[in-house]
Amino acid sequence: MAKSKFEYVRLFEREDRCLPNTWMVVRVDGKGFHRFSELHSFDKPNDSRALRLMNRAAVAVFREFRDISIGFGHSDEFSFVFRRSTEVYNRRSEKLVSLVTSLFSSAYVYYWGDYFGEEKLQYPPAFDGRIVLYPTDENLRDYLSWRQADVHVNNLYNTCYWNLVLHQKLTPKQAEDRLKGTLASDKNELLFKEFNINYNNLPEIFKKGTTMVRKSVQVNGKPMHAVIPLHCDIIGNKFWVDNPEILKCGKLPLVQIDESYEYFFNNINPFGVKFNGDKENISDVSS
Ligand SMILES: Nc1nc2c(ncn2[C@@H]2O[C@H](COP(=O)(O)OP(=O)(O)OP(=O)(O)O)[C@@H](O)[C@H]2O)c(=O)[nH]1
Ligand SMILES: [Mg+2]
Repeated sequence: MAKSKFEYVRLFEREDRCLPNTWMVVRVDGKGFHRFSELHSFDKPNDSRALRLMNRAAVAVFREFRDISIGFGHSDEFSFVFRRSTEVYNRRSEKLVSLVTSLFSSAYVYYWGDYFGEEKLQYPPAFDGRIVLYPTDENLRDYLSWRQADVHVNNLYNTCYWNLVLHQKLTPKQAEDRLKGTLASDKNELLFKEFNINYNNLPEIFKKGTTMVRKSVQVNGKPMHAVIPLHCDIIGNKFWVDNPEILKCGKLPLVQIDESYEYFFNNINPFGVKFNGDKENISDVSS
């Protein structure tokens, strides 16, 4: 086909392929969620509905991009780790960031009602996105550890802060002053002594965030691909020893169903699966 005289403008486009054989991490983060959470009456400091909605939106991204091997999210952010060998969209960073971010945002809106019921969305929320490359497994683990350590630091602070404001009626400034210069042990003690809260007993999702993994799950004797949100420690070695396929990008191991987890299956219908368990715990996302 003859080229138009305008064709040369293509030369202005830049090559944006990510380096081969590196872990590609796309992280999305809610824009202005400080205001968004206020406007939509999120529970303080943690809103379970909001966290579960974030996880649901992340599952939508996992379903679309099969080369994501692990994800991690908390608050208004979620990170998606693409296997180092992936050739998805020729590893084009702009394609990947824009697709992950827009799919995450639209899924967040699409599933809003499932988690927030009558609470209406007041305006269309937006998420920003970025991509960062990590050359070694150690770098990747340190990245994920960094995000999980952040959950703990923020959650401990926010739990103290909001208890001081909501239950001791301190002003935001007074609460900030009260917490200035305190160590983690001071905050644990404050929670225990003044609010009878044992930090260790708070829900794991608040303390550890959500680690999203894939497994092959044995259901009625048949293997089914599932995406599973976990709320466990990923800083220590145990998680990586128990789940070696994540870094090796190997075949998904076949695991037995554990009713204490939530499972998101790609397609539940062909197997005619019926669960007796709580629908909350075992979710079908085939729709
Ligand atoms: N009450 C409540 N607020 C939350 C919850 N999750 C997130 N947020 C709010 O969302 C904010 C997220 O932090 P940031 O991403 O740093 O702040 P942001 O307002 O989104 O600002 P930008 O990301 O820079 O646009 C927190 O500071 C909280 O104000 C929640 O479960 N409950
Ligand atoms: Mg934000």
